[in-house]
Amino acid sequence: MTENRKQKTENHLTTIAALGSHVGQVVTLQGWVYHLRSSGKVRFIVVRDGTGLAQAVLVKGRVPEEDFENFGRLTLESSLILDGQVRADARAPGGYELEVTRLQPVHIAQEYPIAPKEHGVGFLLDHRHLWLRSPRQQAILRVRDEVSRACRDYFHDRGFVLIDTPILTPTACEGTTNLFETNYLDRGKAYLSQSGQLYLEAAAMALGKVYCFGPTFRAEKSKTRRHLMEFWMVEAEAAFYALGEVMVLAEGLVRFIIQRVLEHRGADLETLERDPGPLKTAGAGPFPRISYSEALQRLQSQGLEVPWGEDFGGDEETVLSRMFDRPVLVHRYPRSCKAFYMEADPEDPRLALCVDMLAPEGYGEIVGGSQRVADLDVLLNRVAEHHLPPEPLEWYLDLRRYGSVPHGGFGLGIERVVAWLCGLHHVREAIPFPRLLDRLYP
Ligand code: NSS
Repeated sequence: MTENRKQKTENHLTTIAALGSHVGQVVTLQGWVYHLRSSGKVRFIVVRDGTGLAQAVLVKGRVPEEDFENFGRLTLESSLILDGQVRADARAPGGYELEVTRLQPVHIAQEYPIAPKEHGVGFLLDHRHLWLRSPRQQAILRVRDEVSRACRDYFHDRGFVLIDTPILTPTACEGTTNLFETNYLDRGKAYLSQSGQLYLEAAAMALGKVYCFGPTFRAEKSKTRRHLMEFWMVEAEAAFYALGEVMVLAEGLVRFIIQRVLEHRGADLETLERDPGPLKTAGAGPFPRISYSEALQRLQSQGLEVPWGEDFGGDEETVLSRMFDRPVLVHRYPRSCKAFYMEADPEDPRLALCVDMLAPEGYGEIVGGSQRVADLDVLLNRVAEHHLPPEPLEWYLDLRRYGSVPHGGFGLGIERVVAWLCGLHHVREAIPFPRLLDRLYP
């Protein structure tokens, strides 16, 4: 290894993505073998380094004999350090080629379990730690990184303060059916957070506009292509916001994310064979808005009968989201199917001042939000109606005792957005290590 380090310092250490600015120069690349091929006295290595793929060419006589011999030891995914001169070559993957002057294997890989042939998804998920190395999975992870950064920039630029809400909590936020329980030493039970919202409401009363971004946990007992047991959610909360302002903020965020991904991750969308056309349309906005009752009528016209008062399931969301070429905001669901904290619509108190955003192309719900109950007595009644223990919620009730104001916010599920933007069939590929009903490994 010390030998390698000495070598590396002699030439300019660079990455495959940056090869274009080093044409004609001798540089060093560090990476892994993606593909090997021989033809006469020439050896080809397609190398990957996390920033791209590049072809390296070894010609007998132009590299030390020992290095040429070492080519024969290489296997798929072996790690190596290459020195060579950069050449522009329109036919080469990435547009540049490395004419190798030195090849130093770092580690010769054992037989790699993921072959270029088709594997079943179960096998790939069992090897998720290696599957991440494939160009497709790398592209998804880069899109995810862009989405996360776009969320932070969007809120930061608009004066929202990042608040880190707790993971271990004494109460439920989104119903008690899917809580992950754990023991909190001798204080009894604690639950893994389903949402940072309640804590965010407290912070909004301190700072005005706040957001949180972190993992959330829901023991989802059904297997669907939209549900994870652990997913990442970005949530916003603002004092003095009514439902209308919540909808504007959520639409702005989604359009901002789309534009950033189109602007910076075009090459990754191409790797994923994701047509950017529908994303351009969606990103242009404005997003249509329909009420729950209008959504019911639209579903009925497609032969889907949902009794008034029931929430939409995956099938209904798929059908609704296919009716529009951009995300649709469905607002004012019946209170009976929504969370305890939602403010009633003064025009029709059977309804909640809430909104779900459904992504197009059949992807379904990506955002859920609402205006929150501001009045203490109303909230006390809700807590009782939903059979929630009031003691652990005393602090939350306090927010309605000391300078209560109308307020609201929303949560956006990162994996659902990434799945839609990348055109994935299932959210399991949108997170590095998915936690599913039947999977906790690796
Ligand atoms: O349950 S939500 O609709 N709403 C909340 O949790 C609110 N407390 C957010 C808020 O107002 N601060 O979840 C929000 C989003 C939802 O639209 C999905 O995009 C995502 O979180 N979500 C999920 N993604 C993946 N897997 C699962 N299980 C999941 N559940 C929700």
